[in-house]
Amino acid sequence: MEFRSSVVPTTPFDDQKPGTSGLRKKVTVFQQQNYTENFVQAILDSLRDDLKGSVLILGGDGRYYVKDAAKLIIKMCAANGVKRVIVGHHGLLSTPAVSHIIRKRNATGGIILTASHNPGGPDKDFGIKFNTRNGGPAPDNITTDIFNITVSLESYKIVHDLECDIDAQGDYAYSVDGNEFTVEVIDSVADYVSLMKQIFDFSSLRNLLEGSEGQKPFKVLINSLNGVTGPYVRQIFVKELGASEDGVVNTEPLEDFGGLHPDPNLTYAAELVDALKEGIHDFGAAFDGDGDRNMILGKNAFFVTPSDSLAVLGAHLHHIPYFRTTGVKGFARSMPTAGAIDRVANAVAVNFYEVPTGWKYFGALMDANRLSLCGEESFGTGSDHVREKDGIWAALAWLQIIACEKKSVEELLVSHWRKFGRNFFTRYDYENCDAESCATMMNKLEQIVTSPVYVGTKIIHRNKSYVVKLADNFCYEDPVDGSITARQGIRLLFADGSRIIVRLSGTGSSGATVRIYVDSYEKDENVLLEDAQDFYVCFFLLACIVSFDLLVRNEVVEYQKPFIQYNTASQVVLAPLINIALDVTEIRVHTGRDAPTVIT
Ligand code: VG1
Ligand code: CO
Repeated sequence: MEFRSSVVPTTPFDDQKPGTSGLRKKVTVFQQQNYTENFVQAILDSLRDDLKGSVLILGGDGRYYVKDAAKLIIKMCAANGVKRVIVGHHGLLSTPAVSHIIRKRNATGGIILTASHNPGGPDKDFGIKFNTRNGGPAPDNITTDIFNITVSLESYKIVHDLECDIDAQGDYAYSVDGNEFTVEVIDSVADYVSLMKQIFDFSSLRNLLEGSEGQKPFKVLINSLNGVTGPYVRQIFVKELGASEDGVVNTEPLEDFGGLHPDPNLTYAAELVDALKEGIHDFGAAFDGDGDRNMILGKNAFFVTPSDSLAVLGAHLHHIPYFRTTGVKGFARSMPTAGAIDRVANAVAVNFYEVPTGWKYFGALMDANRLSLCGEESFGTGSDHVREKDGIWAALAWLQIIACEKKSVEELLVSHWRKFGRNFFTRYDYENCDAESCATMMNKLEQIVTSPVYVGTKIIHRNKSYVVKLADNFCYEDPVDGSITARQGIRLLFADGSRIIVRLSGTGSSGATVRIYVDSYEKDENVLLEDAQDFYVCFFLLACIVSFDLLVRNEVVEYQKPFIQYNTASQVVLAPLINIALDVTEIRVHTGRDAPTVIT
């Protein structure tokens, strides 16, 4: 059957600027007439000369509106001269799987339908990410191009009556305006699973999980939070590695994630934390909606901070077959991520890079063969096997190291801290604040910290004092192409190596989210093993510190509430710096909030 494309007049929207990772808005915003169409047309136009005859990978995390958007994108690709769309069965593909398939199929790029770790459902969030030929998120020059196209767009192209059944695998060929157009509906998990089998030694992982040579089975609990990783997790952990059926939970991708917030941290993956606390499982992992984030827990819910996870992986990469072949070229972390990996890079003498928040900055370093392993404090870990962070990869990497070292998660961490020292880290998020007041706060803070007299200032909190060594708004020069990315977050670096970072999130769907990151390094053995202290002692100490502050400041005592659930050792060790951060930013004045929304 012959199809004809139509050109539909439209008017531009002024709010289609991609953030840290794609465009994220409420579903209702994307459902406005022409809203999704305009943004997709801008993505396609940004391909310029590469558009005609292009091959695009398409998939999403299964949230509400993914299928509608996928079908619409197929109709628009058909009309715009794309040659082939390779789409995941039912529209499902995890973010790392898309990255891999772009590379494997030598595609022009990929469109990922996800708002990642943001909740899903008719009144929740949706998002569209665009990845380029290298498999990674579009770099700043391309997202700027896309945005510039959106603000002057006058029409989009579509084949209204081209319907493709993405619920049935197979090749579908069409003739559009006399040209051939193909849609290939592929198995969502097969390519990714075979990549994992090339990277890891699945037989040793299977021996670990099933138990061999007199060893007890190593019991895992994997929670997909009803995001896209469910089918991948079932295939890998149950079918390939022999985990028991009840070792994997929430593995059905649901449009509203079953009401869960698919963000793998101590708050939103509390179900996993509680299950691990029972002491039955040796290892726990959870992933976000689109499968690029991970949280790792040991027995009794021993929490591995993402910054530590990166460092431990870095110190043991030689256990992973993939790196024995490729060698280890370098390590990198995002600027707000704690500096644990820095010391490992130093010890094993490989390149080290500090880049702005967002995975797009790692890709260029990987393409230039300078980077093998990288991560972010926001539960992102990955390597140059793809150009996205990769949750399942991170869990398998941990298991491979455990299989070789024959140590528990906690033992690995403790021996790491003894060797390298320990970074205490916490992040405070103030979500959905007034955007204008937050912009004012950031400007004011920038003025204060960049004043010429600020360096050398001694900031005292009770008996602890910190001397400012460097303060700026982080500016990154890409060592590969020399491009500059300015104003990536206010940094206060202190003489003892402690850091306070403040930045505004680029992934929220409404209002502004302020993130305050606090990081401090300790070598003192007594402080290192702070986690071993009785939880209640820690909490009591902390409650005293905080409520004393509140009494002095005459503020509501509710402020101490969120502390209970988190990473208690870091909260205790970092209390003076946290208070300094809250003071310098004047966060309460600017946001009107007594407490952060989330603490990690
Ligand atoms: C957040 C994280 C950042 C991460 C980004 C995308 O960005 O802080 O580290 O790369 O989300 O992750 P922001 O701008 O809100 O701080 V995902 O899992 O949404 O692709
Ligand atoms: Co994600």
